[in-house]
Amino acid sequence: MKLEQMKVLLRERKLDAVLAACPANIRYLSGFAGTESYLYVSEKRGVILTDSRYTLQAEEEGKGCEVRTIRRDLGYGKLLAQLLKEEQVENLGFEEDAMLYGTVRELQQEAGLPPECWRMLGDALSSFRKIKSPEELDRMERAERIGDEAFSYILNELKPGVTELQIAAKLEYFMRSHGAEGTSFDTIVASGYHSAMPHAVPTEKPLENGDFVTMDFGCRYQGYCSDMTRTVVIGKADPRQKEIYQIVLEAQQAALEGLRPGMTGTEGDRLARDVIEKAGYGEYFGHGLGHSVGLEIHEKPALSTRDETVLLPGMIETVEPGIYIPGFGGVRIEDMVVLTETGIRNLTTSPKELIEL
Ligand SMILES: [Mn+2]
Repeated sequence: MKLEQMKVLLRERKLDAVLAACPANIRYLSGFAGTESYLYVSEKRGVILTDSRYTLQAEEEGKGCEVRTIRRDLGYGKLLAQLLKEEQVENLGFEEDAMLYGTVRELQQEAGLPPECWRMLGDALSSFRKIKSPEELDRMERAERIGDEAFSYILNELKPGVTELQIAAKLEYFMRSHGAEGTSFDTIVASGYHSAMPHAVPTEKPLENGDFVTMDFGCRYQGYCSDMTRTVVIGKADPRQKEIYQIVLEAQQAALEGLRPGMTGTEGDRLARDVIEKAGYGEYFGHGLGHSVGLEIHEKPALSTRDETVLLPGMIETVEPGIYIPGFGGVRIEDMVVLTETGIRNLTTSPKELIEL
């Protein structure tokens, strides 16, 4: 239990206790990896509130935490009421972004703590996770390596007639067979005109000669996510495909070379966006350049036109510029990097020169 970090937060915010609800924050703070649970933290202790499916796991993983289990006649509201009474809690921080409005209302009533005593935490708990420890970085590097190996394997499977869904299934089977706990998000395999949709869902469309195939995938290793994207061509690339691919690659390289701590997320985004805009494709790059990753696939800070967070060593970012042309197709190239003292270290090692299969 990371009680020291929490003590600072409790004092800064003048809170008696905090009720964490976001599974990633609960895992980060306590070690407990279950879902649908709460973590109550005061200056003195951490208490995992869970149901009987998770009691044993919480006792094993939640180092230094008490575990209290709900029963038929003792729900979360009443368990919370006990804790609030034991410690005479007058104000409680809660994660408004991780809880449903109805759940909050119910807990407020059952725990007997009126709404004005509940203080919104914003992203105070998630902020602890922005800078990764060496142990976290090891896991993320391992997760990304499984992705790299999956990409090199899948190159032999990409041929006309194989469907997008089959390619997605093969990627996922490979990653699990090589130590991944699962995917970190729904695998994207988008071929031909589908590749113009940045977050296309794989279909029964078979790969065809001349198709761009964009594969965006990742896995979890010991809780930590990986994320990478590569775009290849089935058969020979035509001149327009080559042109678009080169622009995206140059944009990505400019960002990988320029990204460094002290920059804001917006400045990071600019590095790649400038290249794509100068080439005349600015309107076809609708999303941000990247996002942070960790226990969750999308974390803050982002490399985007809207994120002014200053980047610091130890933060993870994806660098994933793209150009998507409706009716024609699209290209995205994505690496996952960690900010160092002077720039970045790339955790992704898969080749990026245009591959024609
Ligand atoms: Mn991504």
